[in-house]
Amino acid sequence: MRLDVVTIFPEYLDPLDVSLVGKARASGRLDVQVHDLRGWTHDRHNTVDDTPYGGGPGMVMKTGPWGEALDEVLADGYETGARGPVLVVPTPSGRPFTQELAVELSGRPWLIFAPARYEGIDRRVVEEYATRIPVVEVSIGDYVLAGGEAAVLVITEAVARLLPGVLGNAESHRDDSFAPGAMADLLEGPVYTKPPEWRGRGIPGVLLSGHHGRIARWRRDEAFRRTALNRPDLIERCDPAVFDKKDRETLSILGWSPEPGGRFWRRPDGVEE
Ligand code: 6GU
Repeated sequence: MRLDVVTIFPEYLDPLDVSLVGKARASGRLDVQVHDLRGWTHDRHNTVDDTPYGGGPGMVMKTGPWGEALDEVLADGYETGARGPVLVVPTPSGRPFTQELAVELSGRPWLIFAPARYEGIDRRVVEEYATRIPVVEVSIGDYVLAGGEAAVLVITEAVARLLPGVLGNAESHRDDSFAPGAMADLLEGPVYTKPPEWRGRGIPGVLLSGHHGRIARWRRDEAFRRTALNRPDLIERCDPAVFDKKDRETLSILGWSPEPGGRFWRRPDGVEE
């Protein structure tokens, strides 16, 4: 996969040399090129922003440098269709970044990231490139960052670990929390390793039992518990057909009840754990 990032802070992307993404680059599975947007300015101050039409606070990134930068990146290996690039524009007003979108992007051969600083990029830039290639505006969560570079790091790591050969074990992301078809979209439960006792704390006995059926059951119950506590929205949107008898018991203990349609809702008097 090829990744281009156009930014006014190239050094912000230095972490792409480290860890999983760094190894994917070193092994040739990922070709990352970071470009300095100011390289496409022509004035003494390398200006990339200007005041917003209509007034208001902050600055807006100018069309000129972005247009020249994206034209040049695109011209270097331009293809259309499934082999062509996708322009990814990180913005808090974009489509939520999910595992589903990560899987979608991991199937494309070439991503071009356009992270903005200031109040964003002049709208005409997105409109112009959307006539040529797929453009996806992406938000990584309901909070506001000072710029899109951290989002590029997040999206790149989520996508890179899905590429063939990047994770050591092909099974490793089969039961990721949020992987399509994962244990009914539950969060993963707790994990333990040696030593068997640490500062007086032991390991849940079932994990030492060697009884695979009971271990799977325990893991599922723990996943339910954690999901019900931290992400009740995931339980509420679950198709109740995926819950077995023991799941229903666990949910009931945690304060959830089935409504007539079958979906589960948290009882107002629910037991806190
Ligand atoms: Cl992608 N960019 C910025 N600036 N803030 C964000 C974001 C992106 N996603 C959530 N907040």
